Amino acid sequence: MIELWHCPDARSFRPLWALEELGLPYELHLLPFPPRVREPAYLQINPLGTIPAMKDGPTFMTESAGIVQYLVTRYGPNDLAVPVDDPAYGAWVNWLHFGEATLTFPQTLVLRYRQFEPGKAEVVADDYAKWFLSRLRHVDRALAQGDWLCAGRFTAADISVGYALLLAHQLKLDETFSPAIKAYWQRLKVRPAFVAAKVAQKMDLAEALSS
Ligand SMILES: N[C@@H](CCC(=O)N[C@@H](CS)C(=O)NCC(=O)O)C(=O)O
Repeated sequence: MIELWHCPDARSFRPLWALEELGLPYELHLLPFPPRVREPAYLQINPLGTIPAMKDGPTFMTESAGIVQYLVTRYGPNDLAVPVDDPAYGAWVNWLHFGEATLTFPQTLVLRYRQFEPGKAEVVADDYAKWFLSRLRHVDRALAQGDWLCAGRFTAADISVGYALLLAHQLKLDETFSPAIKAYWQRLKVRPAFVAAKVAQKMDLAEALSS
């Protein structure tokens, strides 16, 4: 059974959403945020202390976009993965990484200096909010070609970038989304697997509180 360590709406939402899209059975371990402080025993599972962590038999992984890539290729073939001989393969891998390395990285600084440590480095938060919005224009350009980022269909790349939109919503960075990004975010969040992932994290939380 695949095990996923998760905090609600943290980057571990990417693999959780992918598991739901794939219909794979999994065991969800829900942790308070930040786990390194509030659940020190978690360091025995993942010495980095970061979320997500995923175990699948002998496989252990800690990178959210990498776990999504692993799941859709390991448990393929399926439409979420783009095969290596497909002309869209390079674009697919690029979007998978873009979601985390280019979009979520600046968001993390906004999260830290606006929500967790306000008053310490507001200017950094403001600068990286702008950085995020300017990088997001690359998504806008892609959406001028179709409803999804690549391969003419919803893929794991949309999960990686879609999570950055979820985080943008939480950070109130969505107020200046272009009409195309707004419509894309609407398409993403009504997907049954996205909704199921939201429900799964709530149910797990309810169970944890009642036990
Ligand atoms: N590049 C990693 C980053 C993992 C990461 O930094 N996760 C955050 C949560 S979204 C975290 O665990 N922060 C708490 C901490 O570092 O203590 C990924 O994509 O999974």
